[in-house]
Amino acid sequence: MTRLKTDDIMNIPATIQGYDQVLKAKTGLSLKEIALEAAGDLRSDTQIDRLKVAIIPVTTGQGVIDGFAKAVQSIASHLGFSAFVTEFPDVRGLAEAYNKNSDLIMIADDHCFVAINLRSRLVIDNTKATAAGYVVALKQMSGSLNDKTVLLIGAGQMGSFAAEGLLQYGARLIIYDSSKEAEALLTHKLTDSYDENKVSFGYNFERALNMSSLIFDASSGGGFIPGEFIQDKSIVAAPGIPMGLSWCAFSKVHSTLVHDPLQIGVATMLFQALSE
Ligand code: 2YC
Repeated sequence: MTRLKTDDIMNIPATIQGYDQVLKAKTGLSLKEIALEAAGDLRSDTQIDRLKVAIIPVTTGQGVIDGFAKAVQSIASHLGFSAFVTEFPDVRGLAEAYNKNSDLIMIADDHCFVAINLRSRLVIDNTKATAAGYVVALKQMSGSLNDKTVLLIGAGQMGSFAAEGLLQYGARLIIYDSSKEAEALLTHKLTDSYDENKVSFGYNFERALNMSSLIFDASSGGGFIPGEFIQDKSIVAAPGIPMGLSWCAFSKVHSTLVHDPLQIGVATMLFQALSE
């Protein structure tokens, strides 16, 4: 999992409103609406503003990322939750979250970032939630994924979760990974539960990029998608950090590109943690 840097997230609190307006312009849905759709419907009587969310910094391993907890808190508050960062990290922070009767906690070490519903005991992982939120974003920008071909770049954990979501929306998948073994493994796993005509792999990168103008970039490498191969009207969902698009490719698709370091993932985690 790629570790965020302070520079990636320090502006989130100050820009979350503007970010949401741009997201709505691109997808037709607000951050909250995307996360709600990705999470499945909430109980109608859920009063979000009464729900207390504790964000607990963690100092293990590579330690705290300056600005991370504050960024997560600002996203939760933007969505209407009553969110706070605990005064202390680690165990004291966990104790504070419970002593303040929190409903949800959000906590991340170097390996795992989860939301935990302290009432239902539901545990939601960032990678799975992020994939679900970005699938909704791509579906929204494309109008519909039904019977559309989507190029999925990256056959790792994020790509695997995204593939399930894309297939559930009726998409046909072309799976590309620099590791042909990873492509084959994911394809084999998917064709256990989906029509094998819906999933193909084994193409070289240039050919794969030519086969679809809908791209889900679940890669964790940076800047390897060249501008000359990406189609002008491409629509791209890119949850990965750093983004796979080269600057040239980015300049071609930026108006139909959804990419952020935390927002969609955190929003979807919170609403998935509340779902039944
Ligand atoms: O500030 C803290 O509490 C740190 N322990 C947070 C470490 C987060 C490490 N993970 C990442 O940077 C990201 C996640 C947000 C999702 C994938 N990688």
